Amino acid sequence: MTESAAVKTHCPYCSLQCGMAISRKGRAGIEIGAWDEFPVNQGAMCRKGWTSGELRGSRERLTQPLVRDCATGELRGASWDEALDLVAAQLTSLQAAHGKDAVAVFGGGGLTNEKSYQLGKFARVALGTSQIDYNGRWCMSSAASAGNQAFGVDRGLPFPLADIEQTDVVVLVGSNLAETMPPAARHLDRLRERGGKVVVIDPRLTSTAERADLFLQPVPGTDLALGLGVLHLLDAQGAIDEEYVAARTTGFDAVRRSVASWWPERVERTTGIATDELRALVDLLAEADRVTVLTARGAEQHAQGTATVLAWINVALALGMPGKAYAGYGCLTGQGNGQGGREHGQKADQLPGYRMIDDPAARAHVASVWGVAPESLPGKGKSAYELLESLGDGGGPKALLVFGSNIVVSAPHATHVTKRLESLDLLVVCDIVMSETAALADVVLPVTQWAEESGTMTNLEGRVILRQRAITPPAGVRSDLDVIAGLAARLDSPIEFSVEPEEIFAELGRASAGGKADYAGITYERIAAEKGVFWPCPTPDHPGTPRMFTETFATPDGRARFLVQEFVGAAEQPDASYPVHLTTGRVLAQYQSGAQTRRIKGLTDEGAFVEMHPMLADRIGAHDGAPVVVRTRRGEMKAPARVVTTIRPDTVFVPFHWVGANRLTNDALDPSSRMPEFKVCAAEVLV
Ligand SMILES: Nc1nc2c(c(=O)[nH]1)N[C@H]1C(S)=C(S)[C@@H](COP(=O)(O)OP(=O)(O)OC[C@H]3O[C@@H](n4cnc5c(=O)[nH]c(N)nc54)[C@H](O)[C@@H]3O)O[C@H]1N2
Ligand SMILES: Nc1nc2c(c(=O)[nH]1)N[C@H]1C(S)=C(S)[C@@H](COP(=O)(O)OP(=O)(O)OC[C@H]3O[C@@H](n4cnc5c(=O)[nH]c(N)nc54)[C@H](O)[C@@H]3O)O[C@H]1N2
Ligand code: SF4
Ligand SMILES: [Mo]
Repeated sequence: MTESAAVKTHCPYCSLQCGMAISRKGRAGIEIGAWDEFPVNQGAMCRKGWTSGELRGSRERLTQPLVRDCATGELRGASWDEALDLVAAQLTSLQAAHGKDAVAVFGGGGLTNEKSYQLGKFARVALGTSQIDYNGRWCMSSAASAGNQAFGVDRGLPFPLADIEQTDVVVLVGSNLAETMPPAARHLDRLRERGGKVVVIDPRLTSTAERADLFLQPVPGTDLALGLGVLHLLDAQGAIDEEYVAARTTGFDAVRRSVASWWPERVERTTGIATDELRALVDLLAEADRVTVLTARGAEQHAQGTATVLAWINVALALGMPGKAYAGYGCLTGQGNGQGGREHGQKADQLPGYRMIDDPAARAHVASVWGVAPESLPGKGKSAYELLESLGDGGGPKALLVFGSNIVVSAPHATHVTKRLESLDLLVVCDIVMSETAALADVVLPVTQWAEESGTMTNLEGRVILRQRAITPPAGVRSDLDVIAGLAARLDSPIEFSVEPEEIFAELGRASAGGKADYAGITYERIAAEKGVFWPCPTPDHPGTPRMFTETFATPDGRARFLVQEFVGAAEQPDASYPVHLTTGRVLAQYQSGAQTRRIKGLTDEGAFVEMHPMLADRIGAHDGAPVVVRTRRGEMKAPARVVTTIRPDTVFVPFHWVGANRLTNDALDPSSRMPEFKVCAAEVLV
């Protein structure tokens, strides 16, 4: 097959959205090749990307709608009409009996922009429910909340990722990017070749930390105190960029006073970071011209996640970095469309263009694009965990439609959430495989996967890219867009729902016009021609915005805000019964709940494990490879111990790609982002 026959598209998984070229091979096969010219990954991919074609034609794919038989309690095959008629009839009768909010919708940050947009519109117009939220709430919502508060806008990275090669010091707070976005690790290598420094802050010495010039290993849940301590010392050393602070920010005096008591010994007691390591970090920062602070889930998935991010934004602002070339603050968003998924209205409090649903002007604008009356739009709904927690016998919605999330594995305090799902009158799951959540459903709808349909995604840099259709879908499956349109028609929606991605994207552009995430000037042609366009891009002749904040911030007065943060600490602290910290996260070969990657033979499916230090293993009599039990106040799991010297002795780590980790995790929520505290709780480990 010639190179020209290959279709340029993007990976199904993470927020890097690596470009790839798919060509046909043999009669029915496909080959995944490199797309060298795509700037973000330049032909490099991790093994998840290279093997992503395997689910195609796999026996694991769902290809027929399934409905639960009342008599046998088993799922049985059904036609699309039967399944959609049944769902629509039940939704109508539940809403007639209990009101519009009796039906809830749960979306995902892996859905295309077009799907996220249609899903938000479907909930507000076809269903008339306020109850919609999505799994992004569990991902980067704390950084989003912090970005909005400090900069007036939330674009994960306000600069292209490759900019970090040109900085002087990059500080990674809770990111393991060498495993979670492997091609991005070369930016760290190139930075170091240039003589720049990499700082990694993580309770585990990860493969990312192996690339660090300075590695700090804090107690989980203490990055906030560390940020306060860094600012204290920067101030004591006279390293504050007073000119920048005066010209471009507000609120520094109060923040300066608030960190006065965070002297190094107090930071050491709280975080476990020795004072000389803290001073080494502060010296690096004080001497550098350009500093880039990046946070990821390690810093953010906490009951004080927003405060933690704000404390590190304060550090970046005090050094005068945000808006300066090759410097600043950014959040490394995670899911394929983690950025776009939070902009187009699948979030409980939002309308497209990153508009707020309780803003009358936003309602009027979006309602006019949709052709409905502004007062017909419902108000703000509940956040993801609060929504799931309220389902069924929790007193909230009686039906839930899930698009693109495997809640049973990925929600915190998952046993409790699963019970709520089981108490629903109707659970509908659209998926490509029989996920653990689909297995509980009353109706399962088989949908197309990634390159089987076209759509746009917005990567971690705010670059809107086109994921072109490159593969023929199996017979029997339909796009989520068809499911939405089919249900809307059966629900007598006052407006029609298109199934054409490009047409939906044009409407999304109009709906976003004038909003913070303005896509109005972006088209499929432009994306293809320019290899992605960065929002905001308000008009067809606007070049897009790779770098934000160079002149001004998106706040009303154009200045970034310093905001005072108080350290409270993890919601659950170790005690005599639960003496260690439990943290959770990812491994290279698996993606998220594992629904897709556990079904791919080319990827290692090692099963869950409990990573612990030899000192802890000795104390409890555990051996490498032998099973241990981890217990928290919410549940327990059993898995083999993995004894390593790279983790703090007071901490254990469990990956969440297999059922188990989330039986343990705490559902304490951040007050502003409503992010659950996935990254720390108190646990007991026994043999
Ligand atoms: N292989 C793989 N890649 C992925 C994904 C995947 O599932 N698998 N998922 C994608 C998605 S959606 C996301 S959100 C990103 C996540 O990307 P990352 O944030 O890089 O991944 P995590 O493993 O969740 O957490 C990062 C690190 O935080 C550390 N950590 C734990 N607690 C703390 C703490 O209190 N403080 C600090 N400083 N660090 C802590 C963990 O030890 C871990 O090494 O990855 C994306 N890429
Ligand atoms: N303990 C612990 N828990 C965590 C985390 C952690 O670090 N620790 N991280 C959290 C984070 S950051 C995230 S992002 C969540 C992710 O957790 P989930 O929301 O469960 O994410 P996925 O496993 O990606 O689930 C996506 C589902 O959608 C299906 N799917 C794929 N493409 C499509 C499509 O186009 N349409 C439809 N309808 N379905 C599709 C997949 O097969 C899969 O079943 O987990 C969170 N949970
Ligand atoms: S780094 Fe992310 S986008 Fe790139 S191949 Fe791996 S999973 Fe896919
Ligand atoms: Mo995520």
